[in-house]
Amino acid sequence: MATTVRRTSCNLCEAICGVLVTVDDGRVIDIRGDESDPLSRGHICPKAVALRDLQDDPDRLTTPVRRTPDGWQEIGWAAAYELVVDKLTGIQKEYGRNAVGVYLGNPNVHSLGALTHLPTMMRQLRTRNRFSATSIDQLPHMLASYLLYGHQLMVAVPDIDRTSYLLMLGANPLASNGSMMTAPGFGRRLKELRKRGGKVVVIDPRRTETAAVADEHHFVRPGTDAAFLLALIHQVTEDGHARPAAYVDGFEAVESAVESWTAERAAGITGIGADVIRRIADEFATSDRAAVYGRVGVSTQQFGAVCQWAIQVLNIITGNLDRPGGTMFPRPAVNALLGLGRGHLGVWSSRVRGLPEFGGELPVSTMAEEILTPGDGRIRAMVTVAGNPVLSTPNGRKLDEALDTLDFMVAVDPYINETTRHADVILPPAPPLERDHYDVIFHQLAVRNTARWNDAVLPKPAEARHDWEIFRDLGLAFVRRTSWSRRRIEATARLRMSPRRIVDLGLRIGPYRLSLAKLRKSPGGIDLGPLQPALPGALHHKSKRIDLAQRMILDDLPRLDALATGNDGELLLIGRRHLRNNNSWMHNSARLVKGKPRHQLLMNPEDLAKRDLTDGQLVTVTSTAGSVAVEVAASNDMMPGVVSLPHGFGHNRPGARLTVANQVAGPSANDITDADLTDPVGGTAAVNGVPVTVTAC
Ligand SMILES: Nc1nc2c(c(=O)[nH]1)N[C@H]1C(S)=C(S)[C@@H](COP(=O)(O)OP(=O)(O)OC[C@H]3O[C@@H](n4cnc5c(=O)[nH]c(N)nc54)[C@H](O)[C@@H]3O)O[C@H]1N2
Ligand SMILES: Nc1nc2c(c(=O)[nH]1)N[C@H]1C(S)=C(S)[C@@H](COP(=O)(O)OP(=O)(O)OC[C@H]3O[C@@H](n4cnc5c(=O)[nH]c(N)nc54)[C@H](O)[C@@H]3O)O[C@H]1N2
Ligand code: SF4
Ligand SMILES: [Mo]
Repeated sequence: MATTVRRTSCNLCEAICGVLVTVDDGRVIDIRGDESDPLSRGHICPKAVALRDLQDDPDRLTTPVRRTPDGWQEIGWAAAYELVVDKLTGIQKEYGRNAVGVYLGNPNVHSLGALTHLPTMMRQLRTRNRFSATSIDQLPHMLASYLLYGHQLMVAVPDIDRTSYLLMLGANPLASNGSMMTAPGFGRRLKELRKRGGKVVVIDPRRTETAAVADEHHFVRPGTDAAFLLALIHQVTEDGHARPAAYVDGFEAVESAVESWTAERAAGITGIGADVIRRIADEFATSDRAAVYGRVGVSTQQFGAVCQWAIQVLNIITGNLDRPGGTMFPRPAVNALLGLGRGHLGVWSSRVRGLPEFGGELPVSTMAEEILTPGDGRIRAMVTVAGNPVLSTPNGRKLDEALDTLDFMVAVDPYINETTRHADVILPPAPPLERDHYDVIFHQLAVRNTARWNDAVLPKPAEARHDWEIFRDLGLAFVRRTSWSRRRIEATARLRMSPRRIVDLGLRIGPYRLSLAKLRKSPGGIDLGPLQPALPGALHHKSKRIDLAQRMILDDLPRLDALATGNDGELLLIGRRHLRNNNSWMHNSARLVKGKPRHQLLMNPEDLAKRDLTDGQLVTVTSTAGSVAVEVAASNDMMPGVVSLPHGFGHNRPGARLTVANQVAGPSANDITDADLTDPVGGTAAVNGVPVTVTAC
């Protein structure tokens, strides 16, 4: 076989960079950025090269395995399916539908096959105990979109290629490559923004990689951004700069709700000076094109819902929503909104703690207690798909123990890791380079409208299965056990359709009337132009109006009064991301984990000195959920009173098969985040701003 260069897009993060893969004799020998991609323009990060490591990793499962008293045993697909379907239907028959719980992890949104076939398969289980990474991630964004724009996925993204003023809270796109904002090569876009004379302001308790290249950075006390945002809204209205569009209601109610939120009041809570707050409000409101954007740091905290609502309100009342250079609604070639309901909240609640469902899912913070607490409706079996919640969700140790008590567990995952080691059966899907790619989700969140289809780079071995084939086969097996009905016929038809056919249909009915055949002629992707204004027509509310005065948010504001200044000696824990990590699962790539250790607890030297601790020392970090031991590293980039620990570490647990990752040091941050700390509006896990103490080990 000759050397060939093939195109695909990297699916490891939300940036969906176009890549060129050189294949020689069936093996990948080179991966580089694709200059012809109109969105990524050649950008890639070190993780793209690890696509090759995923392909070649000897730890990656290629056939289903089953747990036996003598260890893992390979079994055929048919036998594995039969076991899974028998066990799950048996448990549901005995204990009711909700006895089967489901956790859907992050990589599902990065896989075409999971998006086309997983929801239909899951629906066949008809359980209310559904969980996903959403409730430890972007739930507040989706809630704000649902309330204000009428659809949980109608997300406004900052039009960063045209903005003049970007205010960013709790986001570090130089490490994360952007989130709820697909903007590959964010660093380059930021440079272009500044070259145009624009300004970038970052609000973060850590002076991050992004803060370092911004015009301004301000420390904020973790969890208090809501006060800062309300003060900005207050100041903008007081200065007479508010100019909501004609289709916006509820402005007066908001104005009176923020009346007491003066810059001075917010300053005392946030640690950002009152003069700075007033100046930012003025600069933001008087800029001809400005955008405020907030991500994980202002979502996965106790006021995530208020923050994401306030961010939208600020964009709306300054006239920046839906105008070039402000925040805008992408119009992708396949409309992702059609694949998902508009959303709902609190239609049912979790059994033990009574936290509300959102969009059909319960907060992940309730998962362990739903497994461990006896009684009717207790979870007895789990299905995890592309998730590692033992490392990724709060109080992971408790979940680790809970999974051990299940009657049955099945994981759809290529690895035996900290979570899937508890499974009875693991079904491994084919890796990314063996799959076709069209990004249904992230074009919906992209700063420019583009479209790209790529055939799989490498052929899939005959005995391997794509994720969508696994979901199809399981789904059909469940369907066959139900009686004939319209639902059964529809589900069968959906499951039998290939992802190619679904994308082709989506493209044909989409706004550009494209087709798969047309896209395949341009494997580097096609440009559909900059984002366009779409309001009020595109709103999903029948009224075609936006109501700012959302009761559940306004009713939550009094809770802000209790924003304390902390107990003596107490520190607030936040997370962080690094360009070469990817949540909990890419530590098995030797290429990515090499270099300086990056798992340490970062702490301001002042805080170290107060505790007689020294840089590099082993310390114990304790919260209400537990404690971990970790090396501390002095960092002037940390706000005094705040410490930072990345999530996704904590490998080397018995039974996991991760040869490289097991050598990686560092505890799991989620062994000390607390499942009891949630944002009551929506139930998002508050993994940022966790009170901890740090002592010598
Ligand atoms: N403390 C703290 N905790 C956090 C966060 C934080 O900032 N701080 N961030 C949260 C966020 S934003 C997220 S999204 C979650 C992520 O947490 P999870 O949803 O658990 O996702 P990952 O950690 O990415 O785990 C991915 C799993 O999917 C498997 N996998 C990889 N590719 C595929 C595939 O193509 N198919 C299948 N079937 N499986 C695959 C991997 O082997 C691994 O088991 O973590 C959350 N946890
Ligand atoms: N390299 C890499 N890229 C990734 C991932 C990864 O694990 N590694 N994960 C992907 C996923 S799943 C997601 S969701 C995105 C996340 O994308 P981002 O949100 O950009 O990711 P983070 O780097 O976690 O940035 C969160 C920032 O919030 C700050 N912060 C913490 N608490 C607070 C607070 O109370 N207030 C304010 N203002 N800031 C606070 C933190 O210091 C941090 O800098 O990244 C994606 N991209
Ligand atoms: S930024 Fe890196 S991980 Fe993300 S899509 Fe691009 S190459 Fe892949
Ligand atoms: Mo995420």
